[in-house]
Amino acid sequence: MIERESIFLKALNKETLPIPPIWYMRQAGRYMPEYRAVRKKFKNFLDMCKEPDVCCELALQPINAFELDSAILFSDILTIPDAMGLDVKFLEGEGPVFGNPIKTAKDVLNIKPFDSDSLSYVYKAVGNIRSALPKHIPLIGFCGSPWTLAAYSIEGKSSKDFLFTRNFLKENDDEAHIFLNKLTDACFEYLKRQIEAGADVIQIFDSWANLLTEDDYKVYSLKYITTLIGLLKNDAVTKNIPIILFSREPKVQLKTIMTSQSDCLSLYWSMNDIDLNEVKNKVAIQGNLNPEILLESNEVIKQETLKILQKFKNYPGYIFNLGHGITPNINPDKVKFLTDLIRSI
Ligand code: 1CP
Repeated sequence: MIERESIFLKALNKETLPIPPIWYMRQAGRYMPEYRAVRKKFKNFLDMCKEPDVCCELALQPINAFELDSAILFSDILTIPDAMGLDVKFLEGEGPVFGNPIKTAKDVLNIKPFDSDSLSYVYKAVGNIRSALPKHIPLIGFCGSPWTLAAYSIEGKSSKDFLFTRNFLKENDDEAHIFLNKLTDACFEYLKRQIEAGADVIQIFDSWANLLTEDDYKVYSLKYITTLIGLLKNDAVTKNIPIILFSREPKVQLKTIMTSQSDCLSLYWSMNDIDLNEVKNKVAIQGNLNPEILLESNEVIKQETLKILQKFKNYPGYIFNLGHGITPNINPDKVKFLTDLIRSI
C-alpha cells in the first residue's frame, strides 16, 4: 500500500504544494538508451509488454534516471483490442498494425468478448512494479479511452485523419455505439484488475479526442469516458482511486470535460487559453509544457517552464507534466535538466 505522504497524491487531492510533483507522459521509451538496449531484444513491441519482469525494469528506468514523483505502468493502450482478437503488431520504428481490424458492422457483432484474464501479463507487471517501487512513489495504471481504442481498431493502424473510421461512424452509427459500449466495459474490467494488482492512480488517454467536432466529441468520446469513470467511482474496489483524464486538444471547453467527474485534467500543450477560475478547487490540473521545448536550449526550456510554473503557481493541485508524450528525438539530459530546474525554483 502506498504511503499517503506522496506529493503526487496530495496534488491529486487538490492541495497547493511549494514544488509540484513531476512525471512525464511516455517517460519510459525510445528516447532513453537504457530502453533501446532492452527493446532491441524483441521484434514485436507487444511481445515485450507480455514479459512482466521486462515491463518492471522499463517502468523503473525513468524513476532511477530522474527521481520522478510517479511511475507509470509499462504497457500500451492497444492491449485491449489485441485481447479482443484484433491481432495488434508493432514492428520496430513503425506504429501499430492490426491483422484483424473492424472493417464492417458485422465485425463489431462478431468481435470476441473481452476476457480480462487474457491480460494477466499486465496485472503481473503492475504487481511487480508496485513491489519494486519505493513506498512513497505511486504507480499509475492506464487505458485508452473507448473512442481512442475504437479509432485504432477501425482504422487498423495509426493515421493523421482517421478517415476510414470517421466514415464508419457515419455509415454504421448503431454498431459504432455497440463497439464503444463493449470497449467501455472492457476498460472498466481492465482498470479494476490493474487496481487490484496495485495501481494507485489511473490515467485515461483520449489521444484522438482532437479528431472529433464539439458535438461528436460529446457523443462518441465524452459519453463513454463518463460512463467508465462512473463505473469506477461506484465500485467498492475502485472508488477511491484518483482518475486523470488526458484529452488531446479537444474541441470543447474544460467545464464540459469536467462533467466526466475525473479528478484531474491533463492539459494538452496548445490549451493555453483556459480560465483556471472555472476549474479551481473542482479538479487538479496536469501538464501543459510543449514537449518540443525539450529540443531547445536550456535557456529556452527555463523561460517556458517558468511561464507554466507562474500560470499554475497558486493552483490547488498542480502536477508538472508535458502537454503530450516525450518523443524519441528528445535528449534525456534535457529531461534531467527540466526536472532539476523545477525543483530548484
Ligand atoms: O512510460 C510510458 O508512458 C510508457 C508506457 C506507454 C504508455 C502509457 C506506452 C509504451 N504507450 C503508452 C500509451 C499509448 N500508446 C498512447 C497514449 C499516449 C499518447 O497519446 O502518446 C497511445 C496513443 C499509444 C499507441 C502507440 N503505441 C503508439 C502511437 C501510434 C500513433 O498513433 O502515432 C506507438 C508508437 C506505440 C508503441 C509504444 N508504446 C509504448 C512505447 C515505448 C512504444 C514504442 C514502441 C517501440 O519501442 O517500438
